[in-house]
Order: sequence, then C-alpha cells, then structure tokens
Amino acid sequence: METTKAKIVCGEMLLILVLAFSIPSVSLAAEDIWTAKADMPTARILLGTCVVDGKIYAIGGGPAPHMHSSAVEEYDPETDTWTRKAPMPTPRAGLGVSAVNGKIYAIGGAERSIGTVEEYDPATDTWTRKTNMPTARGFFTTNVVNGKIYAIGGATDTSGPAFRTVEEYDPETNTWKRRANMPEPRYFHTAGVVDSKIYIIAGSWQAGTASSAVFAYDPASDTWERKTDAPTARSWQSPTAGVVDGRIYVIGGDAGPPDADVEEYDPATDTWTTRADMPTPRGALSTIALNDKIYVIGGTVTLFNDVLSTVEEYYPNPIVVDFNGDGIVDIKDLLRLIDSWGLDDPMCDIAPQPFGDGVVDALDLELLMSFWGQPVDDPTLIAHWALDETEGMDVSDSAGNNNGYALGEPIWQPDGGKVNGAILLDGVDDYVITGAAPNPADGPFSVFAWIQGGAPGQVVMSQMNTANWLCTDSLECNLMTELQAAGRSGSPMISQTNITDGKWHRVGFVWDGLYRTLYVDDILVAEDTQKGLESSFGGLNIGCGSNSAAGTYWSGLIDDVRIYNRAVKP
Ligand SMILES: [Ca+2]
Ligand SMILES: [Ca+2]
Ligand SMILES: [Ca+2]
Repeated sequence: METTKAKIVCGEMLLILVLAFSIPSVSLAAEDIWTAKADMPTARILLGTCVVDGKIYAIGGGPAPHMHSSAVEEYDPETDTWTRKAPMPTPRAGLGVSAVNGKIYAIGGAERSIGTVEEYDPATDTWTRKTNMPTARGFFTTNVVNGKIYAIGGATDTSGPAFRTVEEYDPETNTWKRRANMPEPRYFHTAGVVDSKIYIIAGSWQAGTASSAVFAYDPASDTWERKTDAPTARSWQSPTAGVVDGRIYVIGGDAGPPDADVEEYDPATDTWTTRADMPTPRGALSTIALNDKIYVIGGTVTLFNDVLSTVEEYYPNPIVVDFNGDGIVDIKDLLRLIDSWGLDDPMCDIAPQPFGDGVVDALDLELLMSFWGQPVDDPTLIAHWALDETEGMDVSDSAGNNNGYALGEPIWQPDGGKVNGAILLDGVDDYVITGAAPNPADGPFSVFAWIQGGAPGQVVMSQMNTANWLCTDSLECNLMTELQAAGRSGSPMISQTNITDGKWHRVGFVWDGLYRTLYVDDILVAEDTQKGLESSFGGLNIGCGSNSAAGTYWSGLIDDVRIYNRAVKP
C-alpha cells in the first residue's frame, strides 16, 4: 500500500517536472508580445529565411564555426511545426535568400565567398542551378522589389572589408545587372522593403565596427538617400528585416556583446522608436515577417560558441477588441469603449489601425463593431482552459501550449458549465495541473475564471510552491489573492465579496505593473499598489493550493480559465 502510494506521488512529481520544463515560456509586456515557438531542428547562425505560401523557409547557415549547412527546414506558424526539406546542393553561410513567384533563390555566401545561385521550388522540393552572381560575396542582404532581387553590400569573409556593390537579379531571364553602389560599404547589415524602396540599416564596414546609419535605395531611379540614424549601432544583423504595417523592425545583433534591443523604423516619418527587448539576446540571427508577426530564428549568444535553434515570435502591434477578456465582443466591450469616449485610453484607442490616434471616438467604435459577434483571436490571451472535456485526464489549452492533466478523477460536466462544459472538483484531491505559468514578476497580466461552489480557504488557482492566485479567505469566504511583492512589503489582498453563495461568479486578478485588482462579476472588489510581484516559475494548479494542503482543494465547479499578458480592465 505504501509502495503504491509512493509510486503515485513519484509519478506526479515526474509529471510536474516534465510540465514545468517542457512548456514554452511567454514574455509579458504591455504591447510588445513575444512568444516562444518550436525550436528549429538544426541550430544555425548566418542562415537565410523567406516566406512562400504562408510557410517560412530557413536555409543554409553554419551549425558551428567554419562549418556550413545545406539544411532546408520549413516552418508552419499555423501548427508550430518544422519539416525537413531537400538539402541545398551547395552548403553555405551568410547567404541571401529571397522568394519570387513561389520560388526561392539562395544567393552567394561564404566562408571564402562563392557566387553560387540555386533555385528551390517548394512545390516539388527540388533544386536547380542558376547564373552565378557577378561579385561573389557573403554577409550581404537580398530584397525583392517588382519581381527583381537586389543583392546589396557584403564581404568575402567574416573579417571584411565590406563592398558597396549592388547587383540586380532577374529570375525571369536568369540574368544579373550592376546597379548604383551604396554610399558606404557594409556587411552584416539588415534590410527591409517599404513602398518599393530598400532600407539598409546598421552593419559593419570592417571587422569590429558597428554602424547605426540608414540608407534608402530606390530601384526605380537607381539612387541612394541617407536617412535618420538608428538609436543603436550594431552589426551581425539578420539578412532580412521584418516589416509589419510599413515599419521596419531591427532586432538583436551585436556591437560588442550580442544584444536583445528592438528598434522600429517608420520610413513614412523617418523616425525611430525603441520597443521591448526580445527574450533571447543574439546576433547572426535571421528575422522574417509573416501575417503581422516577426519570427526570430537561430543565431548565437556568444558569437559562434552557443549556436541556437531558438525561435521566438514577435507581435509588435496586436489588435485587441475583447477589452474585458471574456472571449466575446459584445455589449460589455461596447460599454467599456463608451466609458473612454473622447479620452486617450490606449486600450480602447484601436483605430485607425494599427496604432490608434490618441482619442477614442467614432473610428474606434466602428472598428469594434466590425468584430461584433465574430470569433475573437486575442493575441494577448496566452492560456485558455475551456474545460469542455467530457472524459479522461487531458485538459486542453486552446490558446497556448500549456495543456494540463486532471488528477484525482474529477467529474466532467459537459452540459453543466458557464461556457459550455466545466469541471466538477470534489474538495478532497481533485485538481488540474498545468505547465509553467507566466512569471508574475515579468509584467502586466490577468487571470479570470468562472466558479460555482467553494468553501472557506479553498483555492481556484495557484502557482506551485509559491502563491495562491485566486482563493477564498478562511473565515468569510471572500475572494482574495496571495500574489504580492517579495519580502516584508508584500501582503495578501482580501476583498469583502463572498463568492461561495452557490451562484456562478466570474473571478479575476489583474496586475498592471503598479496596481493589483480583484474582480467579481466584472466589478472591482479590491485594489492596492505593490512594489512589483514576487518572481516565481512553477506550474499552475487549478482547484488546489500552492502547497496542495488538505482543505485547499476546491469543492465545486470551475470553468473557462483564462490568462492574458495584459491588464484586462472589465
Ligand atoms: Ca468581451
Ligand atoms: Ca482612435
Ligand atoms: Ca467551459
């Protein structure tokens, strides 16, 4: 008997460990949303990326110093999966990769430059040799304007010096043509296209240098123009820069130690904005935009010693219309918008897209109404357990990758929930365990759940071995939280609102970086300030306390548990 119990405990511990370390983490910030994605199969630096038919192709690069890869790996953002494809005939790093009319061109590269051009057809998974580029080089950029590829700058090896060379490739005729040189030599720079102009940003002119200069090239007139410098000088850039909503994002790279800086360039106004850092600092990476998101792929943290397979998705300008975070756009969101009418409320200032205009008015109302009754795809919703299962242990997270397990044999209530089905917990040993939760110290976040039942001292949601996030106090059954600042300055917050009257209630905790707030049925029931929230990394328990103590198990129903990486304001 003892042995069996020990085995079960052991199994649960293992499950907890596996969950705690296998789940991608999510970085939290007010507007800049970074999400960890499935690793690329082959860790690489100095690779090239492009998009064909909604899929990203990561081609070539170096798996280690002075080793060159022929790897072709296809990433599908819809399913977050990677597929290996036919290898590139000529292995190389520091190459240019661009797509025209559904075909991909792998151009040049190094070490010791080669001018090789090979065409990849994703439809047939085959490679074809094409005309070499006139000036063999690597560490340059390629961009497409009006069906032609522009290969700009570069060097013959990593120690430079750089070229000013610009060559235009026409895939239709398989021919190369020389164009006007750059004003200054560059390699390890990045480049993005906005309105048929190519913007060359940052890079080196010789080994150990880093530039912040910006040059705009207009292929139509074959002319160059200097633009406003970037705030940060850097090198070891991605050969492609992500462009979203007409703005160019310069991400990571190196001017000394590899950095995590993200800077946004708006060619329309020739101005720069500093954005939130990326989670993993790195250089010699590749960045590529797809569907308003930028995928940051591979690279290295120490220039060549730690080559990464890391993929992080950056969503710079998310559109959020489900203001109160309940999964539907309805009268409650409309009332929230009307509340902010005429004011500069960033949450409701959603139009004109993508940046708003500093006032909530008819434009914002019109955009909100266009989402009325539509399915909500909220990029700030990082975990959502609908709890609509009908049997078994698996508990699905429909928003993130944080699937959980139901332990203690709770009873699924497919017809007995607030939003479709719910889970009925027995108050003895039933609960749901999930993988790593967002770290409360990382920035604004919100957690909401529907509950029915409960008793004094019971817990709706907690983080393993740290805090009870949503629970009832042991005397009055009022909603409370133990999410608090570290050390002596922190204390639990207890509301005066009883939630165990047998009715359904929507309970919520919101942290906006300064204030913590408790909500019951979208009404604010407690609020105070804290000096940050204590850092913790554990997985989550739905329906039992952080220490799994007897008496903390929820007796009743729990439904529709949601975590957002923003401060939801019902
Ligand atoms: Ca809503
Ligand atoms: Ca507006
Ligand atoms: Ca449900």
